[in-house]
Amino acid sequence: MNPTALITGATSGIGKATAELFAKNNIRLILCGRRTERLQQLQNTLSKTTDVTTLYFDVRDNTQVTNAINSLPEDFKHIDILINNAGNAHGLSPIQTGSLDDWDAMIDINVKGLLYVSKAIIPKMIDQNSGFIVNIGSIAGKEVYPNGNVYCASKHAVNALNKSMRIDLNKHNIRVSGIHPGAVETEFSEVRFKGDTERAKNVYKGYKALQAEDIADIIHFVVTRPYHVNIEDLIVYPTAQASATILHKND
Ligand code: NDP
Ligand code: 8X3
Repeated sequence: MNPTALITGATSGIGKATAELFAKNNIRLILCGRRTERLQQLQNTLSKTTDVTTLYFDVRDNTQVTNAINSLPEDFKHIDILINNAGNAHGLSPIQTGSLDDWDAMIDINVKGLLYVSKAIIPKMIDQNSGFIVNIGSIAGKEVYPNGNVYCASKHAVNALNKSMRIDLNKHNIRVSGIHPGAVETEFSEVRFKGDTERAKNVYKGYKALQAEDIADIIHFVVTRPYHVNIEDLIVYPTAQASATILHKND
């Protein structure tokens, strides 16, 4: 059978682009997210090309996560690839004025959510004595920038978990890779700025940002290396971006 990948955050941006590329390459898909209509639409489209099932859950809720993963149909229970992608930033404020709700959201989704999903799947991979986990971090997990505080902390945690997983799962033949993008033009900034579309668009103005498809292409490259090759860590910027704070804009 072709390999099966579970992708969290498949309803938009990097997760959706990865699902589309995986489908083209005959990878079977378990698409996850909270927006049911979008997942349903994507399933309808991609099931013309590959086998697709969907799981609706909020990564913050461990009961939802485990129930959803335990409910997978028999032919989707063997998961070869886990893409821990669901995540986002909420707000961009100095540490002294940050909102507790925003902090909770980022820690609960980006860190605890990633852990809950991993915890539900890793034992199955250990039983299989094989598996591949890709953790989507960020340059915010490699650097810290003004007002990025808690988002950066959450992505530093993802970076640490990526390295930890690689060490702990090494003897179980499970490959683990972290991918850390700079600015990618997705719904990310709309979420960060709570629906302020103008402010969100401005983040990507005056230069060519990375596109979700660029990251999908890299994820696909990473998971299709020969079995003895494990890319541990990969940082990718738009050409116009030299660091989280150095961005060459034209206007
Ligand atoms: P999008 O906002 O386009 O996508 C985020 C995805 O995460 C959506 O599919 C959303 O699905 C899912 N998600 C969010 N919250 C939850 C939740 N509580 N439970 C389940 N799913 C959730 O952003 P991106 O594609 O850009 O983001 C994907 C990953 O890439 C994130 O981890 C982000 O931190 C990271 N990243 C993004 C960068 C960028 O510049 N865009 C740069 C570096 C890293 P739904 O709402 O349907 O649940
Ligand atoms: C998203 C990239 O620079 O906005 O993780 O933190 S950044």
